[in-house]
Amino acid sequence: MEDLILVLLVVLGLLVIGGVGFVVVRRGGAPAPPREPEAPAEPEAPPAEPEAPPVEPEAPPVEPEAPPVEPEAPPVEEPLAPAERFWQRLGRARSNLGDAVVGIFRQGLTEETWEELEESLIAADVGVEASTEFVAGLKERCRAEGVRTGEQALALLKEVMRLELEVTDRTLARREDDTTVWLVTGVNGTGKTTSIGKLAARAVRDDESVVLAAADTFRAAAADQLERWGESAGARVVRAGEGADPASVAFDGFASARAAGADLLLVDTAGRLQNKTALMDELRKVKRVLEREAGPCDEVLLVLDATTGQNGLSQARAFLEAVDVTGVILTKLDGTARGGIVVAIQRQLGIPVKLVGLGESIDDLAEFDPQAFVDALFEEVAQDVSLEDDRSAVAPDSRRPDQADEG
Ligand SMILES: Nc1nc2c(ncn2[C@@H]2O[C@H](COP(=O)(O)OP(=O)(O)OP(=O)(O)O)[C@@H](O)[C@H]2O)c(=O)[nH]1
Ligand SMILES: [Mg+2]
Repeated sequence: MEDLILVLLVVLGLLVIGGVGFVVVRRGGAPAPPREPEAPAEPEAPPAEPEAPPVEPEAPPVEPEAPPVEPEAPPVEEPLAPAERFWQRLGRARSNLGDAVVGIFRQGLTEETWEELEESLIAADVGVEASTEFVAGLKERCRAEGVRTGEQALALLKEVMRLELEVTDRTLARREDDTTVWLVTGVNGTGKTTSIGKLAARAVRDDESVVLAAADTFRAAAADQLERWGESAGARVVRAGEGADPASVAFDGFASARAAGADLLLVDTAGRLQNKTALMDELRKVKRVLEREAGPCDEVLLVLDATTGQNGLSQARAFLEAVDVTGVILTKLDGTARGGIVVAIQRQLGIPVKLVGLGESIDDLAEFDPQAFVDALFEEVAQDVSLEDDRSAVAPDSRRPDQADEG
């Protein structure tokens, strides 16, 4: 019995201990209560919504929009050798006068040859009288030298024409210790202002200081145009208001140029028709007043437009008479299909063509070179042995295909 009681007590004791333990365990929180899902284990970063749309190239893949553009404006031209420059720019005259003459001689040498040659020269503005004389002289030389073939006659023609165009002196006169003065004249639109710009650019390139006098006071635009050329060339412009006395602008221009120690003064004048007496008197006055201050003009340059042909001769006579022209600038030779006017000017007027305009840009002014001129007109650049120096500059591909074929 005692055993039974003991067993009961032990059991009771165990029960009491177990109950207390249970309570303690519950209070101590030892096994963590099943946690509330505080935050569902969601991806914390929201699903990367494409807020911005997938970065697509908005602009279409940068394709070369324009194909590699070749420079539209021709690159600054290298200075060309005279033969090449004349060759390039006298294409129109070559395909008219040159082709006609070459064609005539290709047919052999008969009485018709001379008649046709004379007609071609007249058509190219050499002038009736000059053409007749020229052909008579050539014919005589052919006879004297026993020339039999058209080819030989053509070679002789070139030689005679070159000699005809040769002058003793084509240089532009300069002063040693003072400002050189060149007065530039001519009828309207011949290219006076443009030629002055080109001349100024050449002088500046040679390290000279240049002043331009805007003695064309008819229109304000004329002085503006000269200003633009002055800017391009690097030359200072002396100008006055529209309607100012051109003679006093020329005078002031010289005074200003001399005071600044300038090397060269170029005086631009208004275009005037040679038969307008009052305008020709005004030109005389410009020269007179200028020379009172400056001494004699070193050059009085008459600008003639080659495309006006024989009319240029009567212009020249009137200007020669009014202001003692010392030389001609023959412009727009690049734009004429004729070109024989050069021969006419020198033969009939006895004034040298000193410079020629071969285009509109600042470098398109060249000393007149009879050899290059004749060769450019009559094509045979590559064959003429006496041309060796300049010819190396003529690229074979600048020759016409048919000429290349001829070898
Ligand atoms: N193709 C070509 N055009 C030329 C040449 N020289 C001048 N010109 C053009 O001829 C036009 C008249 O040139 P200007 O220099 O204004 O002539 P200008 O004699 O001063 O004219 P005015 O002052 O109005 O009498 C312009 O369009 C020039 O670009 C040349 O050698 N070749
Ligand atoms: Mg002008």
